[in-house]
Amino acid sequence: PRNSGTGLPASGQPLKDCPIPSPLLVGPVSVHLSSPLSLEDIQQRNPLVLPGGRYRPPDCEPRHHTAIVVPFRNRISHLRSLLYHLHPFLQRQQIHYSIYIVQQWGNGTFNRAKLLNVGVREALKDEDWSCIFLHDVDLLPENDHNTYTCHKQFPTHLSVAMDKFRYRLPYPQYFGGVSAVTPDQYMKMNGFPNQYWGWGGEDDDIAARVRLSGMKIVRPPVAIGHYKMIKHKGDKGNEQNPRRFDLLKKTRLNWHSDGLNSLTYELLSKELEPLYTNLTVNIGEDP
Ligand code: UD2
Ligand code: MN
Repeated sequence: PRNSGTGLPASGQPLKDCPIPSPLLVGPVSVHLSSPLSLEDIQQRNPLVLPGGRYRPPDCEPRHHTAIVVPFRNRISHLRSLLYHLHPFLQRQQIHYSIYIVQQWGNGTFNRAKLLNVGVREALKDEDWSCIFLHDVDLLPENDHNTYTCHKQFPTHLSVAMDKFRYRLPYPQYFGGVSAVTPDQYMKMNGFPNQYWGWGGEDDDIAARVRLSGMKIVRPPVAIGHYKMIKHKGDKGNEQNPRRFDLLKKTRLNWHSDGLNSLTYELLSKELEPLYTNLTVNIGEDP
């Protein structure tokens, strides 16, 4: 009964562009964290989501094509909460989207920014995404007016007001949590650094790249960019990176040579799970 991505409904007539704003938006949403459902339950609540976690609105032609890239290891309960909230949230925004979970293989030190690079590269092999979201697994958006789309010119930082920071931006250059780039913006900044092993610094490096490549960061209003972060402790294998301050001093020298153009990894598997695309990747180890 519905089209499967051809842009043509069963009648053969082209679909009308989705209206702006989406009539399905509800504004602030309450996010409960108590008991996330099983993946099967989430699947049942989202019957129009296709294998790989893909979706396009059934009755209008979407204006936006967004890949959500999530760096991941060993956070399955957070992943369930994210999928439970994000699928209906994105469907209310009437965008064409897909969710990619980029899973670091092995027990080596975690590397968030390198996983994000892998996610961008792999996602762009599937589709000509107009926008790529870089999304922590533990952040849940609390207002669907915060649209998961990109600014034409500049990278966007979405998670401007988190409960963890008492709903304020912690510092002006802050770029952690949830952010977004177009493929062009991503190329312009040579992607993200590959050298940040362990917790911290990589988000500030990415913010510095935005500036060094002649761009700036744009943000939604604080009243709209509300997020809840699921409470957690630091993970084993993602201890604070003691080198982060030294690395950050060298971003200006290194951003041209370290990034998208120096990225190497081995894709171990790609599975189209019912609610997300699972990429398992060997990104090597901290040298
Ligand atoms: C902050 C930033 C985050 C990043 C990090 C430093 C916020 C809201 N977020 O998060 O964007 O800059 O500092 O690296 O300020 N992860 C796993 N498994 C692991 C470790 C990390 O899946 O074992 C992923 C997961 O998506 C997680 C993200 O990496 O949300 C960031 O790690 P975190 O949540 O431990 O760090 P946090 O909350 O201090
Ligand atoms: Mn976190």
